[in-house]
Amino acid sequence: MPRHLTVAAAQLGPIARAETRSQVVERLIAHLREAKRMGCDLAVFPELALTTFFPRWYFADQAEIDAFFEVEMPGSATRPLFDEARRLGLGFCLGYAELTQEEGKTKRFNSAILVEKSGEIVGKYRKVHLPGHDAHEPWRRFQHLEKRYFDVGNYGFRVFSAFGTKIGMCICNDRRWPETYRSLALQGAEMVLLGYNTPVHNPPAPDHDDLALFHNALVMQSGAYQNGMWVVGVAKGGDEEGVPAIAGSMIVAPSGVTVAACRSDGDELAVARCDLDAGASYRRTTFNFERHRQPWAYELVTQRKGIGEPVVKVYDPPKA
Ligand code: CDT
Repeated sequence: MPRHLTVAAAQLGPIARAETRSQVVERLIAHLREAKRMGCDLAVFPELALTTFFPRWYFADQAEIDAFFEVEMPGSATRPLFDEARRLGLGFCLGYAELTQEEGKTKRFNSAILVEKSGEIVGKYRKVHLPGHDAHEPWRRFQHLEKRYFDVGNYGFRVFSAFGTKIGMCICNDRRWPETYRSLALQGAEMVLLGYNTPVHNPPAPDHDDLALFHNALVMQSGAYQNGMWVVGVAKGGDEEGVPAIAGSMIVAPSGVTVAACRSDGDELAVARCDLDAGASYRRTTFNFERHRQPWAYELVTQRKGIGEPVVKVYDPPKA
């Protein structure tokens, strides 16, 4: 019995700092309606999709920072999105800044939720790889203060049974790390959903700027191929408050081939009908984890005292 999921990469153009949550939610709802017209089951929105990308500014006042965070999901501004999704019978994945109390402490995460067609939240992920810096660096034309404003995600990489498949989530910088995809693939994920905000210019490494779109495609396509999974990568692109960000949203098949992509850097959908069994032949052959992976060899590396130290112990690989 063939299994398919029709997915929209629901790219957003810039969100101005003055734009309200309700105005943004209207844009997300327009995407949901268009995705439904195009026969989709699931729409994937970018990272921090409800506000401008606030880590680009240094704020000394915690109240000013917290104004970008959601304390409940859905809250009053986001409830119409859930209501419309339920009415349409369309699921979505949404990135947002999450403020929560855990073990008596205030925590702030860069999070994403997976919402089923019923409007029920069925999965949550909190970003693990936080890029940028934690102190104000006035020499930069703009900041990237994720390390200051967010805690490292405390869920690790999890896979959720939803939409008739197994779905994993990660967020932006996570997509550059092979461990992200592999952790999800080892748990049986058939599809990975991810949103991103990637400035074209990275102040500490301007020599990478011309390669930003290439690296974006490179990591998602290799993540898909090396793990036999679908990867849906969705940007908030365009010039946001004077900082240009890459667009390049795409849906990548387990072959590593990009089957749908956005052409603009504004609000746009890229849609693909994804065969959920397309990864099976990769996982049965070239990337048959049970048969070919050698975890003992990778474990040797993690036993080093520090990065760059040679492995001194020689192991006899376990007999198959
Ligand atoms: N949002 C996010 O994670 N962006 C990073 C840019 C890092 S540059 C300091 C990314 O990897 O795309």
